[in-house]
Amino acid sequence: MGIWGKRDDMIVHQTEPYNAEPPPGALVDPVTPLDTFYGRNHAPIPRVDGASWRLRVDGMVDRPLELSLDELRRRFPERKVLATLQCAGNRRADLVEFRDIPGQVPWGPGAISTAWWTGVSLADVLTEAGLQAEAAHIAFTGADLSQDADPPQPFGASIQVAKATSSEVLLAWAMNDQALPIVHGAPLRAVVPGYIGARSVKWLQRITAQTEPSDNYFQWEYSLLPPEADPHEAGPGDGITLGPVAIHSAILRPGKGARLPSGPTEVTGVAFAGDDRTVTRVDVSADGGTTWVHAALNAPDNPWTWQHWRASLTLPAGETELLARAWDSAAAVQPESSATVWNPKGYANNAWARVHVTCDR
Ligand code: MTE
Ligand code: MO
Repeated sequence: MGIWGKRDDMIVHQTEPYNAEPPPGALVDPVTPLDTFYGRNHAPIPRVDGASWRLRVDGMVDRPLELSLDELRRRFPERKVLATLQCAGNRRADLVEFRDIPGQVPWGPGAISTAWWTGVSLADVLTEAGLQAEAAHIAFTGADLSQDADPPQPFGASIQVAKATSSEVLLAWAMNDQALPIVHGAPLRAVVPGYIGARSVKWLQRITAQTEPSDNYFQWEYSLLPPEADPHEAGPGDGITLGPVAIHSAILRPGKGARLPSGPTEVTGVAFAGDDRTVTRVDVSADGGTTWVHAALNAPDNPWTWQHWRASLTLPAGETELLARAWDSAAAVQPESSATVWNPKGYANNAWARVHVTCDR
């Protein structure tokens, strides 16, 4: 077993802080096993003592709360949601091929995973606290101290009240029916389905209702800058703050660089629509996009979960690039090339999936 209970073949980009993704072929299961789920951290993993830990709910609420894990369990109905988390930096490596992005984790296509999350609905907790009508944003603060921010600060994020009061947003203490692992945020984390992973704050300590978005470094750091911007000069208010994930797909099998016989070949993959949209079609091509085959697509479990797909393609002998592009329920389609979505911090690369294979005759 690898560190943090992960499988041996995890692709570990960094050990401190721990940043690791599974090999793409490991994502074929509808629910990702705990040892396979990607890990994304901006700071050393904090050890939070569950017994003395309290969740504070404050800001624009009539009744500020301080809750132990026991109180959370007793006072609110338990909820369970299957949801996909995807890091905004997923597939940054494909962007780097066009232009370098220094100092950022070179994620492949594996910074995406799906789990059953169990906890309470954030909406229920906000109702109990008496959320005031003027509150527009709900901010989360974690317990880990990141040196990325100057001065160092805990990881934080915020989401708008409309999302925060939707039933799918959880405060979760279990993952795949097991106690939430430390590396995934124990004792409690936020789970914001359909949004970039960075909004699902781990080691959650504080929830604040406020009029403005969080001023935490990571709230504005996760933004899309125009290509010509200097990321070191950018600050709050620059760029497009990332929230809902955009339509995305990945080819899981065959793997990158695979050698296989020519002829009929099964190609499998996964697509994720993001926000509360669903995937409506996946097209696969082996001739550079001149002709496309429609993949058989699994029905979504709910709008916040990825959908697996499969297609049969006849591959010629020699070198072939397999392409996949997904469409969502708003008729949005993935852009053709990573070059067109390149941005200085390397976020939100949702270009067509491409896998190069070699076929023997
Ligand atoms: N929460 C805290 N407290 N610290 C972090 O570094 N990373 C965020 C988010 N929540 C992070 C955090 C990012 S960028 C992602 S993609 C997800 O957690 C990853 O969740 P996972 O490590 O459980 O896969
Ligand atoms: Mo992330």
